[in-house]
Amino acid sequence: MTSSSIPRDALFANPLDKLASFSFDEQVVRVFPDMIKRSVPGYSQILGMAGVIARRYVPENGRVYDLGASLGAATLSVAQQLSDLQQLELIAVDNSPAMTERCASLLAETLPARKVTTLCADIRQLDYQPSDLILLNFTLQFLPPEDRQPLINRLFQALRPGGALILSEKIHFNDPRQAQLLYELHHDFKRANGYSDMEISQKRTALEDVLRTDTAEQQLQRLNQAGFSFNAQWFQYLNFASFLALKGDQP
Ligand code: GEK
Repeated sequence: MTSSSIPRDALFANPLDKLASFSFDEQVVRVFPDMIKRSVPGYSQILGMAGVIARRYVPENGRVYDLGASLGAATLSVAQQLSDLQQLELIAVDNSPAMTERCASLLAETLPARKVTTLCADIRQLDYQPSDLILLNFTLQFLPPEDRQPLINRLFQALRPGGALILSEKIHFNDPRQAQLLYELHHDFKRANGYSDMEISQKRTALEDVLRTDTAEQQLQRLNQAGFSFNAQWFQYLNFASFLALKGDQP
């Protein structure tokens, strides 16, 4: 798809009387690539780097999970960076039927010769196979807070020694001045990307109980508690961050 043919996100452009909670339905799927690029600072850089990071941790016959895959952008980045590893198994998982349907056809079209599976499932209930890399790219933030540590614990168990988890999240800050500044700068970022104040505010309301953020310290502590021997924040752009956690001693 060329960028000019990607439908533009205007879901919150008109005043909506009753704002329903945000959900990953067909309407969202249609505009998703445009929505996420214009809303999430650093989204493209994180995706590009996910593929680069994969090179260090994924062996010849490796297995990679992309959890909350949406349209499979992270799977695609890994597959493209590791184009020499034809035996690599890629598993994209999302619990939105509309997303997984579109994801499956996009991945089949773009990666016809690769071992790619798309599953419509809740990542809290999946039976994980031993794996080398797990991507949680802006997905954990949509789980109820009490479900986050149990999931990270399970992912740690699923990883083979030497495996890695890439976790990207919207974050908040305990320092009120830092929190306010980065909140406002994110608003400015969206405005600079063509969203009106009304769109920004309506989307914020729709996401209120759906997307609940943690601090970077909470994320690192959670990774630590799960047993990861090394974890680090490798990326931040405004209030969006990405973390790398390793199961093993070799960074
Ligand atoms: C990307 N990673 O483009 N089980 C499975 N999927 C879930 C669950 C769950 N319990 N909860 C939410 N999702 C993608 C972007 S988007 C981020 C991820 C965003 C799915 C949900 O259906 C949606 O597709 C995805 O997580 C979050 O790299 O829209 O800000």
